[in-house]
Amino acid sequence: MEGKTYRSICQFCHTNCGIVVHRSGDGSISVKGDPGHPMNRGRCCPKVAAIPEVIASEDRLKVPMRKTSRGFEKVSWNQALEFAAERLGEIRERFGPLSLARCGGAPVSYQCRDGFLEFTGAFGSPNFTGAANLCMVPRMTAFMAITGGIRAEPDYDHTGLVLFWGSDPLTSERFGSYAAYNGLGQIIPRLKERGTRMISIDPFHSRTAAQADEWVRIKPGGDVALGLAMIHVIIRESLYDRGFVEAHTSGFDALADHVQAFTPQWAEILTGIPAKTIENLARTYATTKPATIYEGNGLDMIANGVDAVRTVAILIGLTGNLDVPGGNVFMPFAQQSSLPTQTVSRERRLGYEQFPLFMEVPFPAVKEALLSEEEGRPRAMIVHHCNPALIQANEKRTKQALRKCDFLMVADIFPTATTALADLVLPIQSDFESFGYRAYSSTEGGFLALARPVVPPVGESRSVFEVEYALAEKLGLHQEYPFHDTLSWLKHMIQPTGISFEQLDKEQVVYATPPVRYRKYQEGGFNTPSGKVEFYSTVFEDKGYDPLPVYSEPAGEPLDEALCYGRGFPLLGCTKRPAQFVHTKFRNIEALTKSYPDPLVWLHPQDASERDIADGNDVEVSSPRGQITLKARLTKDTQPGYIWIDFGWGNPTDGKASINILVDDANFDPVSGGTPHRLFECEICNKS
Ligand SMILES: Nc1nc2c(c(=O)[nH]1)N[C@H]1C(S)=C(S)[C@@H](COP(=O)(O)OP(=O)(O)OC[C@H]3O[C@@H](n4cnc5c(=O)[nH]c(N)nc54)[C@H](O)[C@@H]3O)O[C@H]1N2
Ligand SMILES: Nc1nc2c(c(=O)[nH]1)N[C@H]1C(S)=C(S)[C@@H](COP(=O)(O)OP(=O)(O)OC[C@H]3O[C@@H](n4cnc5c(=O)[nH]c(N)nc54)[C@H](O)[C@@H]3O)O[C@H]1N2
Ligand code: SF4
Ligand SMILES: [Mo]
Repeated sequence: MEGKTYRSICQFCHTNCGIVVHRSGDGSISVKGDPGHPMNRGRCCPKVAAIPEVIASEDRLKVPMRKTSRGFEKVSWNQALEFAAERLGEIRERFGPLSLARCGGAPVSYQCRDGFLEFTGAFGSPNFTGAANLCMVPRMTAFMAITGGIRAEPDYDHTGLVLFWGSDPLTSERFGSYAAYNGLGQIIPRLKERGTRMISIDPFHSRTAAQADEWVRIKPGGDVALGLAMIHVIIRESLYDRGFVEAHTSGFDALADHVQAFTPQWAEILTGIPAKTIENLARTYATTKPATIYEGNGLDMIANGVDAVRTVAILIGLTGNLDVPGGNVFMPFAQQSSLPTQTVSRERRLGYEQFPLFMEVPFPAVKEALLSEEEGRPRAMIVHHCNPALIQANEKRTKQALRKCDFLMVADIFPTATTALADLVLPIQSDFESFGYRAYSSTEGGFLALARPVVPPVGESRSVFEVEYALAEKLGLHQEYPFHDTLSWLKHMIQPTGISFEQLDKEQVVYATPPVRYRKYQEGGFNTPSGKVEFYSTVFEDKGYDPLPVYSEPAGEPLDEALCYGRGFPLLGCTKRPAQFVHTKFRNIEALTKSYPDPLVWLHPQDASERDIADGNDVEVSSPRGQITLKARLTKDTQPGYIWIDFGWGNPTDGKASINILVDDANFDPVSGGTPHRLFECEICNKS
């Protein structure tokens, strides 16, 4: 066989770097960065070393499998689809279409974003759930209400100051929602070269904090208090952008009244940051022109995260840093088709009354409905490209809830903690075996890039879009389907961009919009009910929430030291993600595990010495929810009292400790259902 080279994109994480994949005559694969892709300009992260092994791994799901009393048994595709159609048909007949939920993971690929969406819509269900309560969507909800856009991205190349707030892009490779990085790993060096000031607001001395000019160490979940106190200082000292505030915002007077009590002294205890530092931070942000904030996932997995992001959005508006060069900018982005095409009113979805502002059903609403025996609970769930058993808080209860489904169908490429619970497991082609695409935003314009099949499908694995169409056909739900396989899906999705598949195939990267235009609000205002930036949010008020952000306990209930100590859990636990992996994926891939074989718990030497723990010891971490065993790593990057636990292990293919066994699910953010994975009580003891 002759060798072949393909330009494609990596879909291990949302950054979706351009890659060049070479398949040699003997079938071996090598991967490097694509110099022609604006995102990474030839660079890529070490995780691409896993690609050949992910494709060839013996662990890959190769055939459909049905759970029987004897365990999982191989079935043909036709048997699998017949079985699924029969179960889903019965459930629809008996409990109605709302009894189906579709559970999707972080949309690292558009195949992941879209798989089974059309099917669920055609079935008649608006119940879309997944990882959204923990990632990005809490931030989007806050931004949308206040600024009318889901996210104003940092305009790194023109700014004078960056606040990295709850984000660690040097580890996550995530500098913005989709913003073009113009060379992966080059943003910080370019900011340094230009002398741009960088401040990191983080409880942990992260890789980004270590590169910043200043590290503001905050207590986990103290961000609402910090935001409110910064707004207080900026208004008190008249440091806001008067022209922008008068012309383009609403609710300033109500905001000014509201924050009067929230002085830096008030915030000092809640944030652990000295009042003087808060004052200086507010002054620096308000007076450095222009300035930008990159707020990250550090603000999502906490019970007061949405209000923290509301304060961030207000700060951006108050200082006039919205949609201006060097500020936070609504970047150009290609308009695509939306799915499902057959929609059911979102008001009919599960949990709407409790979470009316959230864009989908927060997973806790599904979980509690399942566990409570509610009449209107989901009876069937289709999990696609997601691992809910491992990623959601309180693993034991999550698994109990998943087991309560009358029919659980899971589509994945590997066996996982979730496939283990399924009635039917479907092997799906990986991103390297099928076409795909991505839309990116950038200052130069919104563009598309193509993902290509570089090897034939593994085993009997199939395209998710073929599978869902075949299932729809069996249930007679296919009449309105706009696609029937991967290519027809792709063509349907990119149709509004005006770019054809043929052009994308030929050119690989194609711009769909003109370059960025700033201050678009001067023409059409902002996309909020009043057309202004709404400090006082009528969107929140309409749905019965406080129109202004308020401080509430980050873990739902107060976790003060005396209380936790009294309960036998004197430490606070937080979550950490190793740069070597993405989420729960690929702990079975040696190219990645050889440099990071075990999940670690990171603790301060003082906490370690009080417990006789040395670096590398096996330790047991316990919380009121359960206990796990990990290896200890001593570090002064944290402070005494706070330990950090690696996330992502716990699949049957690795058999190691899963942090979410420890995390409580009793409390969550009232807007997003975000659970406090970033703050829970625990204790640690030596097992060595
Ligand atoms: N404690 C703690 N919990 C967390 C986090 C944390 O940091 N700490 N992070 C949270 C965040 S931000 C997120 S986004 C979520 C992530 O939540 P998920 O998105 O559910 O996590 P993944 O591990 O990426 O799960 C994706 C699944 O898709 C499978 N897969 C990979 N490629 C393909 C494919 O081509 N097709 C199909 N069908 N499947 C595929 C993988 O094998 C894997 O099982 O976890 C959240 N949970
Ligand atoms: N290697 C790798 N890259 C990834 C992923 C991965 O799993 N592995 N996941 C991808 C996904 S789905 C996401 S969502 C992004 C996330 O990428 P980022 O948005 O950069 O978020 P994190 O990497 O979670 O970093 C969050 C930072 O917030 C800090 N933090 C924790 N709690 C708090 C708090 O209460 N307040 C403040 N101010 N800071 C806090 C943490 O210490 C951490 O340094 O990364 C993506 N990239
Ligand atoms: S940062 Fe790494 S894992 Fe993410 S898309 Fe780029 S090369 Fe792939
Ligand atoms: Mo995420």
